[in-house]
Amino acid sequence: IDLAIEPAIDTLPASFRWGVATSAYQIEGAVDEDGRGPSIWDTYCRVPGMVHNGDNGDVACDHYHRMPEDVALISSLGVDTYRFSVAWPRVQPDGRGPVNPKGLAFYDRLVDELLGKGVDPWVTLYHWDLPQELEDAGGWPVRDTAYRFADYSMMVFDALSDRVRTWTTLNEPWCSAMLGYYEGRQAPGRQDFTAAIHAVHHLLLGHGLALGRMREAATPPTEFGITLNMGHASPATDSEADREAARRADGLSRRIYLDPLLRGHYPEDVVADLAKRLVEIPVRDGDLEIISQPIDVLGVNYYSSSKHSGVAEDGAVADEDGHPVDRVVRFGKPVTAMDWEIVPEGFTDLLVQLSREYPGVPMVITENGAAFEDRPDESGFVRDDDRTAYLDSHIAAVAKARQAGADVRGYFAWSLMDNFEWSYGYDKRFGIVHVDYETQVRTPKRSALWYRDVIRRVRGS
Ligand code: GBH
Repeated sequence: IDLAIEPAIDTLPASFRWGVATSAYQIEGAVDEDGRGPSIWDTYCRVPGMVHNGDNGDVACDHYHRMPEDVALISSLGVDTYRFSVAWPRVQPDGRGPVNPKGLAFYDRLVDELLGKGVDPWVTLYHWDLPQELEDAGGWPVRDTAYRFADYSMMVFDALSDRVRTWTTLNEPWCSAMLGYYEGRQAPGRQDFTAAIHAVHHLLLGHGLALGRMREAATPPTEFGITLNMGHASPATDSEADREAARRADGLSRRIYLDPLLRGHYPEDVVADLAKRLVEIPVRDGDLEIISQPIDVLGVNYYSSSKHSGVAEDGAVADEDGHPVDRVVRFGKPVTAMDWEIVPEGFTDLLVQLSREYPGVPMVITENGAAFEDRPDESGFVRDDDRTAYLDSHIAAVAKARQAGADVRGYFAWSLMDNFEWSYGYDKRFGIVHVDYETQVRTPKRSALWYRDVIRRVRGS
């Protein structure tokens, strides 16, 4: 295929790590098989009005039954790494108690299949599918969940660490905490700000407890990390109010995770903002030491960036509850099918900012990609020039950040294939491979062919 690429991409090193990513609930299906227990997503999908079209992950891409075929597909794309998540409710159906050997065996087979095809497995231990029983006991706002996560993590680690080199504890704790417990736009669908802030701390504590135990049991060259979703938050104007709004948004979405992880304390301005809302982070003695153990890699998921204003359209600086206004202001750029603005410069800015504020931490882009309205032709082929252009400009943005000093070591496209896009159901397609949900036929889109060629070219092979 015609390989027009942004020139910056050619500056990436041959050793750069290339991958595709998925998550368990979004692709596996088979929710009642081999002793899997229910997760908060099984429950949430059944609450009327929560998921577009009443969709759910019962079948999804049927990956649980088509895994060998999917691994062959992954290998055909020429990537060196596959990032997938392990479903906690498969491995430990109630979130506590004994391991479910049949559930764990699926990931054992997956890892062997990948290695057999020369693809490196990258495990994410938690991508949002909390066992329902733990939610019934209070979920992430409750401290005990952090200890349960560490126990579960060790079950997976014991089974796979002889073959899996890279481990991510959590995917996007911001989404788990804020979308799950405050905005209610994701499972479990609660709307309680205090609960969400408690969830932030217990997610981080769970990360640290799991990391400590895995590290102790690990032999080199095992690497550990966490993945955060981030954008570059900037003020809409240079006014004090807008700069403050950007600071608050950045604090609550990015620094409230990065500071405890990489500096060993919560950011003072965020703690002060929370105190004004009468919310305290439930830190106990010793927690921050656990949370701030060194990581080997920071996973960065990037989709978009945002501009912030502290002044509402009507001129107000506080909302009905007296909280300061944070209004997201559009750049006026083209958007994806998610209505997210396409801001590759923000990606470069974010990575450079991270490398300056938190030096010495290697980064890997664990997700980046876009949903567009795909129109397959008669043969099922999708000529997704829009998605290809998105990947091109964003991979180039990574290369530019590297040139500016950011230590980025790899890039994973989100996603391997179209899948269950959470509250958007199957309506939004992020895959570089098209999935026909009636036949489960997978067809690489133009973006997949383009991606394969980019990898070949950068590798020089
Ligand atoms: C990821 O979440 C998930 O890890 C993955 O499972 C999911 O399928 C994928 O992304 C696609 O959604 O309002 O323009 O500022 C990403 C979640 C996306 C949340 C961007 C914040 C802000 C966009 N984030 N979003 S914007």
